[in-house]
Amino acid sequence: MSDILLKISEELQNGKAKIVKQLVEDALTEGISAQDILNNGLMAGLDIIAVKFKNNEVYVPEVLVAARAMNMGTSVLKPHLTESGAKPIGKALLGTVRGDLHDIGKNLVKIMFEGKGIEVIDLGVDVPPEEFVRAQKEHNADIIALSALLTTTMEEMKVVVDAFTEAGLRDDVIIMIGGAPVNEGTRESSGADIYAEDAATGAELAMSALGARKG
Ligand code: B1M
Repeated sequence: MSDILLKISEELQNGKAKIVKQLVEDALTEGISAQDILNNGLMAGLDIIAVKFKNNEVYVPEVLVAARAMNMGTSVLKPHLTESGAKPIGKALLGTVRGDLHDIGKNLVKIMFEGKGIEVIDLGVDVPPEEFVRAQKEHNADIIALSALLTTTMEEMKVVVDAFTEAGLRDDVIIMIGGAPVNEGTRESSGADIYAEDAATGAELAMSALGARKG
């Protein structure tokens, strides 16, 4: 692996957001692809933190600063991960479900969707079902995109789907779900339409669903 990618991984683990930002800019200047920087620099560092977190070698504060560095790094990559000039082809409401504060995966979904020309209204983290419904009444989106990272909060997917059914809005939207503990079984039990394993796949599936919907 190149020195600079290793450095990005190390500084991310140290939670040095400004240094990570600078290193990501330098890596781009060196001609390293955004995808390579994301996978082998930023994600590589976060993966190491994830293992240490699981093993109680680091704790929430360290993970929090690493996550901040990750989000800072991906924000620099954003224009390089997206296809420029993509025409708007649909609208998505995006959020991490109630009780869940993880936003790195959600932010990647946003980047990938926008890269395909899907307008994204980002409702943030810890979003209650009624807020998704309220925002849908305001924005009339095509896709409701839900992220969850905890086994406890993945149950919220079904609660959101049910809230849309109760509000009489379920037939008007495509509901997509994703996040580390989520799988095809969660999709079935929640009543969502699409499960996506990663953000790039999510954007591809969103495009296909929008294409099918608009004929
Ligand atoms: Co949390 N945490 N965390 N954490 N955290 C996990 C998820 C955990 C697996 C760590 C572990 O191994 N123990 C564990 C969950 C265990 C479980 O539920 N079974 C855990 C825990 C327990 C907790 C707390 C309860 C810890 C505590 O307080 N004691 C607490 C909960 C807080 C809360 O949410 N209420 C907590 C807190 C935190 C931090 C705040 C410190 C921080 C989040 C900061 C932030 O997001 N800004 C954090 C982090 C960073 C993690 C780990 C280390 C990394 C998560 C991450 O961002 N991954 C995580 C360990 C792990 O995942 N191995 C862990 C990178 C990201 C790109 O992946 O989000 O999965 P991910 O997104 C992927 C796909 O899943 C997919 O696309 C992405 C790839 O392209 N995807 C979608 C995601 N959403 C999608 C939506 C789609 C489509 C695809 O369509 C709509």
